[in-house]
Amino acid sequence: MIPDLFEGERRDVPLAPGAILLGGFALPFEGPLVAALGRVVERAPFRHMVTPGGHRMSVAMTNCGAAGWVTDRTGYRYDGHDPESGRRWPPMPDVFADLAVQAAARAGFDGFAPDACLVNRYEPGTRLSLHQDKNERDFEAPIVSVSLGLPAVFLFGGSHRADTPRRVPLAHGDVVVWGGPARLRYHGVMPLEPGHHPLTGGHRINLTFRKAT
Ligand code: MD3
Ligand code: FE
Repeated sequence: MIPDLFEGERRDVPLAPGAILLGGFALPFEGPLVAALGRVVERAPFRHMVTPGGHRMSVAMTNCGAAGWVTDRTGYRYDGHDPESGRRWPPMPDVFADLAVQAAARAGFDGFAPDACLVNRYEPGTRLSLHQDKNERDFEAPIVSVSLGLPAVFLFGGSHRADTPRRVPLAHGDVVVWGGPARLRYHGVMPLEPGHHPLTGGHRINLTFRKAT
């Protein structure tokens, strides 16, 4: 028998009804993915947005696609324009959309048509507190999340903020699809531990693909 050298990196792990971890699913895309990300960030640099409560987010963010998630003192919303430049967000690169559509299909969501990709950049100490993603118009569509660079511990909670979250380690190349009954569950990310990754240096990057409008 031929041993599968990639066993342990390419695995499908159901996390909950509607949520599945596709371990290493993004690895075959990583070169073009990172190159395309560089072009997005040239046009729409990472920035620290401010929450409606006036707090500067520790996660640096940008977007690509027809709609981008933004927050400022007036609230959270999707907007077709980058408020920093006044220009449209960069178009979603084909390699981004291809990866997201293929991952969604593997998880049972055929026909996923993301119009927004939020890009989060974590540095050591950066965290994302427990929240729900509910600014999208349509909760029937899943969210596809792609992790690149340094590993992180993801917090997967329940339908109530007080539900004790489960810790899910996420590594470079992992993809998670969240849909159906998992779509509105609380989630967050533990503070990033310092480290070095050959493709992202001292950062973790997360892409979340959404059907926003
Ligand atoms: C579970 N990002 O951008 S992605 C976000 O790693 C966000 O940067 C995290 O949460 C990150 O909003 C986690 C995983 C994720 C995304 C959406 C979900 C998990 C989810 C929606 C429902 C349940
Ligand atoms: Fe989220």
